[in-house]
Amino acid sequence: MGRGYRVAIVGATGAVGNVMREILEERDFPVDHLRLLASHRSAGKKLPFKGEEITVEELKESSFDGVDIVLASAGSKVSKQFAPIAARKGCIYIDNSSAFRMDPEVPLVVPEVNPHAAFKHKGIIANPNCSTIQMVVALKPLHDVARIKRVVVSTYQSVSGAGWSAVVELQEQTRAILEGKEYPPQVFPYQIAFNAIPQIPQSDAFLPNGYTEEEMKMVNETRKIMEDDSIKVTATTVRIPVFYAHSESINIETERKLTAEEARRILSKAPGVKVMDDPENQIYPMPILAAGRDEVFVGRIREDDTIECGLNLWVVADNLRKGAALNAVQIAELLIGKTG
Ligand code: 25A
Ligand code: L14
Repeated sequence: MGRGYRVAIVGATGAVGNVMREILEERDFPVDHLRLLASHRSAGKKLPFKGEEITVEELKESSFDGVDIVLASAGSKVSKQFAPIAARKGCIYIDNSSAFRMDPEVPLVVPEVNPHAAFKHKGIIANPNCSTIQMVVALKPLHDVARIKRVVVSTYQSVSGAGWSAVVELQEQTRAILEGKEYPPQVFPYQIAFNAIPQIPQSDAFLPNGYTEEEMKMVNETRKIMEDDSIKVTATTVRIPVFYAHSESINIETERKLTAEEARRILSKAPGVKVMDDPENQIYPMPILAAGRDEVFVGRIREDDTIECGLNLWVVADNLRKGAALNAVQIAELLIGKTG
């Protein structure tokens, strides 16, 4: 075995952090030493890694001493405070929060789309928003062939995007309601069980333009990752009572005409994409199929005949994996030159 890397996970006890640990093990990332970091609330807790138990430590400035790669998902506040410290200590800090995504000094990377950008880092690399990642993985191959001018997207997002407490809220609230009991919302602004809420993140106010932060992330991050400011994107992001995997209804307008057949052919060869599109046999992507999987699933590919060059797609991916933890580990793999 060659030299391994000293890796730290910041937010190791969270919805994304747990999956980061599992994916490092699954993909046999060359880890010499793994450090699990979270808030003082979780310090002392033990989590499994490669047949061993690792004790979670409280995140401190000294946590990064001797660490090569940091995978972080503990929110923007934590990253704003700790990413610059880690970078100064010589770590590469791959950050899943929104803190640095639009910083011109910080690469925003999806390995299937803009791998070259990763190498221009100054110690911090941003992992994009989950809804953006799965959309650009599906759109980039079409953009390369036909140039996308405009995107209209509506999302159907699972509760795990809002962290572990949101998963618990959907579970417990569903049970309570079916038993005729009350379960007042805590994480979400309204009841999420048996409902759909067009406000993500639930904690942020609407912006002056009437959009949410999540919607504007899809607009701005897409342009940065695709390296094309001329792409027009408009989004409506909605939380639905699903545990894992986000779905997206995407309408695109291209410069050059793409038939549904052509789009299907391009996407079936695209990295990280799995076409699941057989209407005769009622085959199409769904969250229950994508949960726990690594691919971005694309189906319901059809021409939009209300315009000259339009296509409709239905895109589903596991938000904790490709939307967060897997993409972060893939960025680390890219940097160390690991393939396969
Ligand atoms: O600001 P942002 O970018 O919008 O992000 C806000 C939050 O959204 C989640 C994540 O919440 C983040 O904090 N998030 C961000 N990007 C996401 C994405 N792409 C995303 N979720 C999904 N997809 P989270 O709850 O998943 O993770 C929070 C982690 O951060 C740790 N943390 C918080 N404050 C910290 C800190 N670490 C260091 N210093 C601080 N000041 C937090 O650790 C957690 O790891 P913790 O010790 O506070 O853990 C809380 C307790 O939660 C329970 N728990 C969490 N996950 C699980 C769980 N229990 C069982 N199974 C789980 N999977 C435990 O009881 C744990 O002790
Ligand atoms: O920007 O609540 O990475 O589903 C990811 C999870 C934004 C909120 C991000 C959610 C967050 C989103």
